[in-house]
Amino acid sequence: MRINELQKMMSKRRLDAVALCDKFNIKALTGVEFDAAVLIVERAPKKPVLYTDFRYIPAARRLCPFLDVKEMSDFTAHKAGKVAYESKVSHRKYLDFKLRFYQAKFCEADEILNSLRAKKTDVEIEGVANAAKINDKVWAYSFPRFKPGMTERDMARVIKSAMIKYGDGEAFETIVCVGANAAECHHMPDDTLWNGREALLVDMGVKVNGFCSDMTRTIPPKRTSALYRRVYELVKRAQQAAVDALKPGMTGVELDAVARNIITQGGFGDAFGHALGHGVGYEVHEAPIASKKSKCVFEPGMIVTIEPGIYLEGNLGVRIEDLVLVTEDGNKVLSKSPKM
Ligand SMILES: [Mn+2]
Repeated sequence: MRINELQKMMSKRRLDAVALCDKFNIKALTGVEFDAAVLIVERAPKKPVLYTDFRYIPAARRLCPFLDVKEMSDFTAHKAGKVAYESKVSHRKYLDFKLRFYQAKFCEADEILNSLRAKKTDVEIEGVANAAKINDKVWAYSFPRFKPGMTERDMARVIKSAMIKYGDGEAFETIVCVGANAAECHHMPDDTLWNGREALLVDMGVKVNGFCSDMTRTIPPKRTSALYRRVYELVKRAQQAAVDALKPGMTGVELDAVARNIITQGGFGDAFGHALGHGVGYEVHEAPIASKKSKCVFEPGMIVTIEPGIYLEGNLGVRIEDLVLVTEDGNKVLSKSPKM
């Protein structure tokens, strides 16, 4: 269980307590999503304590017998000496923690939680793989329904409704770009019309049973210029090379470099301005990261996107993204939608 792993890490770092508010961090440790809760984990053999609203107490006790469940108002003075908390807690929560952990030295819990969450459990792997599968289904349903005369918003709406039909809706705002709009890598769908011949870039992820997915497909224009062809083939080759290379022991920097070197050698290094990939799980962006600076080392059970792109302002944008699971002897691509 992750709580035991966390407690081991805490002893190594001489941490007395970890105080968590983020619902996904709490879910990763307990398996349950609580909207208003604080989880205090102390070193073994102490039982972690979940403080929550009285409305959630019966459910929390039933679902998490390994926790001591208490009402939020019982969260009072605590004499832990070194306490880690999430960097994104509100100022108010921080003041609250300072008051309760009255003699504590505080530090950041992010790195520990990120590394625990990066390596997925079997249930989580199955959950993300299923979300990726449903995402393929949504794309297969939606793309043939794109018709000339539709706007980016219309096409995004087709995808969104398919996500509700087959899953639990969007994991993030669906991105649909017509033509040169794809040069903005996070373009929000607007009223730009598609004439049926222009290029399309679609970045989409459905949420299913609490798990996210993420995939990007670029559809070249009906009549491609030599430049477009060159860029598309380069991105496709860089993406495939990174997929072929990913295996345990590799670092985030190394994986990023596999794709980045190909794009740089092709003459478009400056046009690939973002990281190669990110983890996906309860959230659509989480650890591990594959980038120019990422120190992460890939391990079996990690899930990461591989999504190189080339963006030429006012002209074109190409990105191809798959969701990939690191396995004992390499990796398994979870996104199965065809590429052009
Ligand atoms: Mn992504």
